[in-house]
Amino acid sequence: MRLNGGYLESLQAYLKQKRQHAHRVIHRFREQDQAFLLRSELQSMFRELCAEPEGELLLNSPMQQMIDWAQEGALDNTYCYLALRTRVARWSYIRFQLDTLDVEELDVSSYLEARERLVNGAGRLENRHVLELDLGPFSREFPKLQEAHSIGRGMEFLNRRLSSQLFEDLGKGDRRLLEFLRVHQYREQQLMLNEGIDDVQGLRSALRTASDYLGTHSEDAGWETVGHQLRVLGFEPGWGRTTRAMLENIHLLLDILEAPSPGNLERFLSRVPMIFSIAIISPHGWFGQAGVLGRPDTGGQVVYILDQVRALEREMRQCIYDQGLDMEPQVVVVTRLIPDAEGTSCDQRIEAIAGTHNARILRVPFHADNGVVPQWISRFEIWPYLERFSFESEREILAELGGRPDLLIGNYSDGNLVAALISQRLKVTQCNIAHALEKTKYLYSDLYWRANDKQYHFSAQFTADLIAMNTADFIITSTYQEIAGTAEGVGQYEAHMAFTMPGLYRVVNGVDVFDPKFNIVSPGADAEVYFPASAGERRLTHLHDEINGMIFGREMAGDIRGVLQTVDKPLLFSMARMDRIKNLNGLVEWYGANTQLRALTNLLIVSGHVDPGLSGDAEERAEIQRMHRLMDEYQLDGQVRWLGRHLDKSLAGELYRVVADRRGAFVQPALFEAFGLTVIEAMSSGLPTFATLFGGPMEIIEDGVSGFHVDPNEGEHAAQQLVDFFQRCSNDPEEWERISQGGLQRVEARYTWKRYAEQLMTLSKVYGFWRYVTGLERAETQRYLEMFYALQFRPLAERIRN
Ligand code: UDP
Ligand code: LCN
Repeated sequence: MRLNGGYLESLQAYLKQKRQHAHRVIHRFREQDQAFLLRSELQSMFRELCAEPEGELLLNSPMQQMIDWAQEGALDNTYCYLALRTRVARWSYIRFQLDTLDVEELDVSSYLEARERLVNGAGRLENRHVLELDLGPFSREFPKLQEAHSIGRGMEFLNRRLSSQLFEDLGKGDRRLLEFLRVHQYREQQLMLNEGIDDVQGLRSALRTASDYLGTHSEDAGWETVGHQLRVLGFEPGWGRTTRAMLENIHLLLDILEAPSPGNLERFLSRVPMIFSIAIISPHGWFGQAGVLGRPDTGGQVVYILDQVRALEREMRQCIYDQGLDMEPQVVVVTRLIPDAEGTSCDQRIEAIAGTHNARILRVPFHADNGVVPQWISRFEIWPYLERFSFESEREILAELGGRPDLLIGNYSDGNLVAALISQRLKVTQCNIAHALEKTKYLYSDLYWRANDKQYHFSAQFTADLIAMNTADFIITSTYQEIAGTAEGVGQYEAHMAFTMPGLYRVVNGVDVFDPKFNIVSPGADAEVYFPASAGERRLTHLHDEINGMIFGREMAGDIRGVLQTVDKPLLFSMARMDRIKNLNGLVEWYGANTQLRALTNLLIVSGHVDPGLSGDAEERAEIQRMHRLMDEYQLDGQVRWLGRHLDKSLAGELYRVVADRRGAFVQPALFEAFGLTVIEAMSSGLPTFATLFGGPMEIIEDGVSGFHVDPNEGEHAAQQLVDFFQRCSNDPEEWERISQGGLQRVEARYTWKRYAEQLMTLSKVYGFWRYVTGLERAETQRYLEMFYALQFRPLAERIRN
């Protein structure tokens, strides 16, 4: 994108007039003797310069503007390169000649090529003959959002677009609507309209006649009373359970045919019976309902999907009922079957999902050449198994549902890839949920992919992500920042717009975050499990002895370290998988190093194992060992209780409340957290929450109102924030209550499964309609991605097997 508003000219003029100031800045960058500079490094060098004599002359200059925009920098012997994020998701690239300070704008390819040269070494042929992935040309014709604040509200945009298209193209647009209403069937049963209506004029007059006819009946009469006559007029079931509902929908459609508006189109489409069965794909991890949470790779995604299934089934049943139909909706969660199930249910092919009528987990094993793969495999290692898994799952889904699902939902990179493969073959609407995109979690995960590939295989994962993002009909995210970040930081999807993996391929247009396929639909916390400590009658008091033993027990039997010496202090509580990114060790270190915090509180950690010998995961083991070193170094055994346990939901729910009873706080110290279910669980329990400002919690919590943000890279400061909070609470008991209430109100307003399910069902219908009326097959994109899959993904995945 070109720099606009004459910025480049003003920078050039500044460089001429104030050359020595500009030179100091570039010189300072050069002095670091680093090929790549991060935003935080650029900013802190600039701040230092501003504080030096005459440094104030840099303030408010075009150089300052440049640093405000700069997300990353790179230096070779001749140039300094900067990537400027001039607005959310809008990027430009410039370079300075180091001696002359001549500045020019670069296109994205040249910028990425410069980075490749710095990694690969100059003069290498592979820098010049690079595979460039560019999905831009395929979607040039498609409508795009324009404003950054609209990102993530794709459905609203589509509805506006669709209704005006219907309006403009009267005759053509509403003909498509008529055809759309005629294709609805459930198994062999025709729904909505039959062959009796064959043009829009006929539809209008049938609607008017039906309206008059229904007006002569009681409002509560159903299809069994009025159906015979409606069928003669060209109608089929699906308009509503009662005459009242049928009339409402008939009038809504008449209004749309007269003058469509986004609101009435959305309302009408959300009532059309279109979704009866859903397949949700989530291959990796231990996917089960008990005894799996907290193990490596098995975290929020499992909680999310099980809650999602319950909420979706409820919503589907309600919709089907309201539409006057009587079929039972079907939901299957497809995951891998693990024969060595370690006492979990992961070796069972089918498992009914508790709290649902008909939803189930369907497990399909991974195959290798020598048969079924028996053991758990890390999510970073499963790529070679997925293609075959997609075929076998497809067959099992068809058998289980008795036909094609109406919607496929992928989860995480592996599930999204499998959903992409199946939906292409079955021609079913594909929805993606990333949960967490790995690319932004690890510094330079793309540039130095080779260094990490043996452990993480990001080359395969990022390739899978690009394919699945682009095949999806719609993508749902838990927050805005997941798509497009904040004014300061890059979003997870945004980070896939342009990047390079030197020596592999270069992405100049990987995904467009202005595409209306993006929608924010935030999850909730199960209200049956996570409710406030003050809800006395609902408390699971029978668990209190067990919980008190867990926290305050004097013995260290089991996988436990630390015995709390004083029991009357508030507890700081954290619970997470023992991943490096979760940074529980960071929290222990902040705590250990702050004597005031140690005097005011005890620390309770629920995570992983205490005995490293019990862990089968290398990263988890390394984190456990580090935690032991910190406990020794800071002599924390009397103030920290570390439970190497995986808690089941109900126990975890009551534990949050017991911590709240003692006027404690929850801390989520992750280096990055994509969303953070524990954050909304703690808030739903009325527990004041301090959570990382990198990722979802930044958006979930309003700092100082519904909790607090902490910077995991500024541990001392974070510890001080906690000290200040507990001191404020002891001076003013209302303070704890204020934050507790703020958290409760926030989750109630934004994070509920009911709202989630309503939104997701409406989205599925609107995108189904959009796909139908625009004839959107995206055939060209599909072909391009198939090639990318076969030529890039498959060999990368195969390499992991060998
Ligand atoms: N969890 C649990 N018991 C444990 C550890 C974690 O029930 O021993 C649950 C926790 O309550 C939350 C989920 O696992 O529901 C973790 O989700 P989150 O989004 O916080 O992080 P993730 O693990 O997905 O990265
Ligand atoms: C994965 C994560 O890393 C968490 O941040 C999310 O809360 C979880 O999935 C559920 O979406």
